[in-house]
Amino acid sequence: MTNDRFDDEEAFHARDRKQSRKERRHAQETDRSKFKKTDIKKESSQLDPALPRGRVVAISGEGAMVENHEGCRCLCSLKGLLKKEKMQAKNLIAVGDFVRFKESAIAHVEERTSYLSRQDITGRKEQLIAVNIDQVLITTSVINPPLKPALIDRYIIAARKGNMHPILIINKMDPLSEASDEELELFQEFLSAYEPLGIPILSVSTTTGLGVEALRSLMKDKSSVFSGQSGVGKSSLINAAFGLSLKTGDLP
Ligand SMILES: Nc1nc2c(ncn2[C@@H]2O[C@H](COP(=O)(O)OP(=O)(O)O)[C@@H](O)[C@H]2O)c(=O)[nH]1
Ligand SMILES: [Mg+2]
Repeated sequence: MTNDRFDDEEAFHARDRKQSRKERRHAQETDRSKFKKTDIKKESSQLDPALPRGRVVAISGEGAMVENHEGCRCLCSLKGLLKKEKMQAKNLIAVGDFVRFKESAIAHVEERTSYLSRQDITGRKEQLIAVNIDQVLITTSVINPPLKPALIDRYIIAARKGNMHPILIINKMDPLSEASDEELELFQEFLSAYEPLGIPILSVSTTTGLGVEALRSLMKDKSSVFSGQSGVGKSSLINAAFGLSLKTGDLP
């Protein structure tokens, strides 16, 4: 008997909560106060499916470089509405965005499936680094520069928060024989802590070619971002895997 009444009350409150959630959602959807009336008109005109579609591959002061499915590139500016919104967001368009464009102007930005961001220097706004990315290749070395597990944790958290798969790439495996006992111990501890997490770990070396083929196949048909501190060999890995000649830096 007591249980029945309790169940009834539970059901009653659940209905109540459901109703107020519905009302709140409706109010949010119909709240157009953040748009000017003219913007609403412009906004709906942006959804023209006949407009050419492309992906933002680079951003500079001149605008966004958009590439279509045939590989043709076009430098696009932000249209009026987008410029207005830019005042509120730190960066409205990011590398990886799928957009529609018209007369060299971006008219519409598609909803994003994932994002990688960091706080801007003021610490108040989020700054998008890249969007619609499948995986973050968190690159590290064991010595020179030394392994920094706390930094790796931050990259893993950023990847998971932004809906991307983290993958650990351990580069510079070739000079491991020169590692001190302390460095080797930290590396072993690191492996035994991270292996059970289910995050793929790939050992590579651009010097010997170890794991480069595996890296290439891991990146096939995927959008990837390399992250990792300066000097771990991100540019060298891209060069080794894709035959490019990005500038690589000497360590200080
Ligand atoms: N020993 C060794 N050195 C490497 C390896 N990969 C890169 N380096 C060197 O590490 C330095 C930094 O590489 P770079 O690609 O510029 O690192 P980034 O700052 O992460 O892009 C350069 O001097 C590279 O030649 C490697 O597998 N083994
Ligand atoms: Mg580099």
